[in-house]
Amino acid sequence: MSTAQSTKLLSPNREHTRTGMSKEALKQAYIDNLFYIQGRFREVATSHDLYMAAAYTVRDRLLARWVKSAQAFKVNRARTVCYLSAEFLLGPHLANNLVNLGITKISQESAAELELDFAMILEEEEEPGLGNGGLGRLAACFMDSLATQCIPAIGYGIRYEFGIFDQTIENGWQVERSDTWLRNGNPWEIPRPKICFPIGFGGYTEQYRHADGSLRHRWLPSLEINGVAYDTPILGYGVGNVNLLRLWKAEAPQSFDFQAFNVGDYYGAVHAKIEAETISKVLYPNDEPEVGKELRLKQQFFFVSCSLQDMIRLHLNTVGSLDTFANKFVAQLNDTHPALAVAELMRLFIDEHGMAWEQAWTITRNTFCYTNHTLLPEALETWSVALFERLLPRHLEIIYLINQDFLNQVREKFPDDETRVIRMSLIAEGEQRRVRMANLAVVGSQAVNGVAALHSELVKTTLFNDFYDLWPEKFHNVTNGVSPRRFMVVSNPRLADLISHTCGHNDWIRDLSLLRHLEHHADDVELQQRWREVKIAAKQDFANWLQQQTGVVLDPQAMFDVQAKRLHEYKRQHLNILHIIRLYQRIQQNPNQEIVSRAFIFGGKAAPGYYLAKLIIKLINAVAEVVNHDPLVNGRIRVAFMPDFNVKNGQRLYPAADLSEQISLAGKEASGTGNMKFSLNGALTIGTLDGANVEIREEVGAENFFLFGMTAAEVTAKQREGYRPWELYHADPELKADIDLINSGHFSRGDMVLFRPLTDHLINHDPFMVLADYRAYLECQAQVSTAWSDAANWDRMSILNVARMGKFSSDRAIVEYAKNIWNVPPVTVER
Ligand code: Z57
Repeated sequence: MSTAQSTKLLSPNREHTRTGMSKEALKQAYIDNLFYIQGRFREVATSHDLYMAAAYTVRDRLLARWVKSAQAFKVNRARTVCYLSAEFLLGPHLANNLVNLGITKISQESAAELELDFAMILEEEEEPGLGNGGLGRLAACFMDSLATQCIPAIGYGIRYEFGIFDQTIENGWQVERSDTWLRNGNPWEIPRPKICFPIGFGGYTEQYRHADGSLRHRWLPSLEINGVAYDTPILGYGVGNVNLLRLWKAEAPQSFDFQAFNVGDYYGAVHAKIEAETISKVLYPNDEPEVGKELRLKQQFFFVSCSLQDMIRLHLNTVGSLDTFANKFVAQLNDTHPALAVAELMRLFIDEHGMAWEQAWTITRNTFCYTNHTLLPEALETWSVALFERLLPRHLEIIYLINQDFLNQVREKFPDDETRVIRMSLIAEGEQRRVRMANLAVVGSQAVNGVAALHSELVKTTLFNDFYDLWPEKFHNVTNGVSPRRFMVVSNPRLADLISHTCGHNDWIRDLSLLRHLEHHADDVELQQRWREVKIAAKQDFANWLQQQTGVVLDPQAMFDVQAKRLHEYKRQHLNILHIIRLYQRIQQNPNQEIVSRAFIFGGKAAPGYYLAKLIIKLINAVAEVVNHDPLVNGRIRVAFMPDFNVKNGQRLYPAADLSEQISLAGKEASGTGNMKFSLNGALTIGTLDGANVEIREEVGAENFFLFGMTAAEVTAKQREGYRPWELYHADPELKADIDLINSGHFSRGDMVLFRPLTDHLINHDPFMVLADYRAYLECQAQVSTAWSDAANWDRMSILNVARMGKFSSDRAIVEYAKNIWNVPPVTVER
């Protein structure tokens, strides 16, 4: 851009450069921001400067709507949803906000006129990876849909300085690198240093006589730190509503300095400061809890207490009495990570605000709802009573009191059933007594829900069966959903355009059930053709990116067979590998056979301490190394592990998939949401009857879904009768040959022990029944290959599949929560 042009843009005539949506206003604002915020002119700006100028230009437009929303909610005294979550896996903001503002196209044009590389600017954003996987991403999709459905909401969580680690692959192994997402600043957040609450830890409790004459309890913590608010605006799609994501950062209070001054221990005081700030330093990188980690309990209490104190402050600001707290707020507990909120709200009401126990308990129960996300026993959080007592002595007292009342209620309804009482207690007795966070969450909530129909049934009949006997009306299902904005419009603009063109409108973006219209065109040869071109183009984009990342070359004509999700044994990435090894051996035995070309693509992070999951990554890469270079294979099958599967890279991948692998052992995957993202982008699913797969199959039709494997009931039956995987290993020669080939060192340069921990575990234990489903999986994959060979029919199935996936929008899920669980009406903010 010439200097003359920038001078013109800097002229005083700039209408609404902070809020204007015209091309001129956007261009002017961009140049202003580059100049006044980054301190740069075009010729010397780095790509990061160019990104920041774009981000601030968009942010200004969000803030205008945000202030208006805040005013509207205040005037209306709007009932507000508080979504309490230890994780928000947001993904990049810029492209999503452009879509929600409706200015993607005009921004592209503005960029072109300013001679800026639009795609490069979007690439520049470092995503906030403040979550591990499905649970954190669900919270982010829900924030998008809450705003889009005009429901006043605050997301409360932790502003981790380091989010989920960056994954690289070295010599086939996962290597973790710390995620320094804040390194270059974060234009999307606004620090609120004045919104700051003290958070106590440790110390003791005592009774005292309050000024009003009553006998009260108080907690005298031995340590107090501060939680400071950082706010991010969350705009809905095509609406004026902006909600608030408020994340807490831990800071040492000023008093730490005075202590140093008094005792002359300057170094000690600085150390104490650092210690205090570790609370919000880093996200725990497991998709299930790490037992007994004190810092994790501190994180949970930290963000819960900050959030509840904030809610009380907001309520007292407008109403002046806490009696109506549960009318103003409903708080959703995203898993048990924030379940301490039940005890903390009781403490705040009783100890800090002098409320009577009975009233406090009624309001508390009316405030909370709890979502369960797993049935895996190892993923159910408990904390040792000893740790609890040391860190949160007053909360332990309160939990004991809640438990007393609760267990009396159980005894009343089920007399002479002490084993039931023991099962339901908030405290697990035994060598080491432990607090059961899930039981606390159920007892302290008015509603409990699972995340898919099958999962919610199992919650009622297995995990919380005793609670279901006591309170059947408390239990609900809300099947998960994903945001059509991020996972269709932002990530797959070609497909979005084709859908809009075919439907004659783009209303489907806010009402995904309208995708049904595509059904009428599934047999239209011209649409099939264009559908295919869109898919091939996405595959080519992905292949280019992958080649640049890994050197692996993929042929966009091959079937892209994809499994991308956290590495976990229950998700059975190793079942997928056994299929690849089987194809490989068939080629070795009969090199000239006709086979369908497939590119197997894996992505996903393993928890750093999960040895077997890391070994599975190594195995994938080891098989890739051999298969990709085998002259007999000759490129007909390719295996690739895409490094660092996160939201940003997921957005590249979903549009490129032909086949989506959803092959968890039935009864183990609560819902899954990747299954929805792939399917909405036209991939067909090969899957078990697990989680939301069941409902996806129901919606798209059994004839458009590749089903295999045991049902959850069959899994339970088999476990009951005694599962003996070694018998399967010896009975099936192909299965044996596949496992033996791994053990022969064929994929590990002769190393015959490298993968033994994995293969021995499969043969002798196989807790997720890989061997039991192996044969059915191979047969189902053969059907997939047959179906692929009829390209037109595959396209037709793909179109039907998308047409019938409307249910899996997070908008639908949020509307169900709002109506059936939260009882919260929308408040529309003018645009
Ligand atoms: C997590 O990502 C999920 C469950 C958990 O208990 C934890 Br901890 C983390 C996942 C489930 O595994 C998925 O099946 C589900 O789709 C997702 O949560 C969202 O509900």
